[in-house]
Amino acid sequence: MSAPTSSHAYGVGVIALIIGMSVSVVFYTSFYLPESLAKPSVSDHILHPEKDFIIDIIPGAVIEGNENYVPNNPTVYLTIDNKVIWNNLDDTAHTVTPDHRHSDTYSGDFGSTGVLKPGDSYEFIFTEPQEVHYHCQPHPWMTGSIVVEKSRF
Ligand SMILES: [Cu+2]
Repeated sequence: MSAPTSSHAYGVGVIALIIGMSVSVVFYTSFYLPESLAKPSVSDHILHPEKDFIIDIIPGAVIEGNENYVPNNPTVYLTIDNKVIWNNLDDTAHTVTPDHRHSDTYSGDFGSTGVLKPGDSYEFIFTEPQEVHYHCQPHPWMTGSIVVEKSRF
């Protein structure tokens, strides 16, 4: 009676193996693969840089000739301060709108959606070297740019 028992156990083992492999294949193709294809893998140090970089839209920015986006043409560095936050400190609504459509491979399209009301902010994580020129939609004389470079260290 030992022969049927062991062949039965063998059969169960084979079935378990097949089920296990199918589950892995299904998981790989329906969960892992789409996830990894959807977004490029970006280092944690880039997604969580050492500090935020702040650009203030200063009070009075709406008036032509005044300073508006401060600092106006900064360079930020990946892993150091590539997470950039625009704060609207003015008492007028403004936007951060790219001069030409611009996107970051990981973070997608650059630019605030709608206006930033007084006190609102807009943040964007740059994940690759790039340069963006932007302006304020309602006040096109307000312009700024930002350069993103690899960290030197
Ligand atoms: Cu404006």
